[in-house]
Amino acid sequence: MSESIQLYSFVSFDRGSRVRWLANELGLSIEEHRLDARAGEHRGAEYRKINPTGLVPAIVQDGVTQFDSAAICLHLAETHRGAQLALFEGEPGRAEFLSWYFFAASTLDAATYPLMVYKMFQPDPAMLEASTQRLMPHLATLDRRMLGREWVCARFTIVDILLGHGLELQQRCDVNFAEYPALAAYHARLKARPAAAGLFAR
Ligand SMILES: N[C@@H](CCC(=O)N[C@@H](CS)C(=O)NCC(=O)O)C(=O)O
Repeated sequence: MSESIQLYSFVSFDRGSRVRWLANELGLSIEEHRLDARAGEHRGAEYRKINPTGLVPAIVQDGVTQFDSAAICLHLAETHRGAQLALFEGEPGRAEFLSWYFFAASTLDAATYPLMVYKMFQPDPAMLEASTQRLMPHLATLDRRMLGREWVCARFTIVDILLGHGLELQQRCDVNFAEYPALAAYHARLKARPAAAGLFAR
């Protein structure tokens, strides 16, 4: 049997929450290691032995160390294949799954990060508004995708977990989904999953 996942993060809503959400979906246990971001603990030599990039999240499990939330989620989904939380090699829809996964991990993530900066870390309403305007075409894309669909791919997958986290952050940064009803309904479905309950409140 595998040991608990040792998870290194700062707070409940950083990218570590993607790993927490997936662990809940998979019924895996987590031991939390909260780093002190203000003290720069993540940049120290000790933590860099776990994550050479000096960022969170990172995990250690059964002697294996891994960093980058999207890589961790893909690896966990692949090593718990029975839970069917990815579309796997050889399955129809695999190519499309990868496209949406990278959209969530790169395109949407990169467009969401400036909102966090200008809302929380260096508050600047004008820059927040400009960043929100740059995000909107991506939300329109996702809204079109979600018309008549429950999840982004043929079943609930780690794509939805990454997107659910992104939508949660955007809402914290005052993004209004009213123009995008299919997206708003998708966000509500994501938040209603038992594995997501209380996830961002801790
Ligand atoms: N692509 C990486 C991004 C990691 C990342 O930027 N993490 C943020 C917190 S969510 C961080 O560690 N920031 C600290 C810093 O920039 O010093 C992932 O998904 O894990």
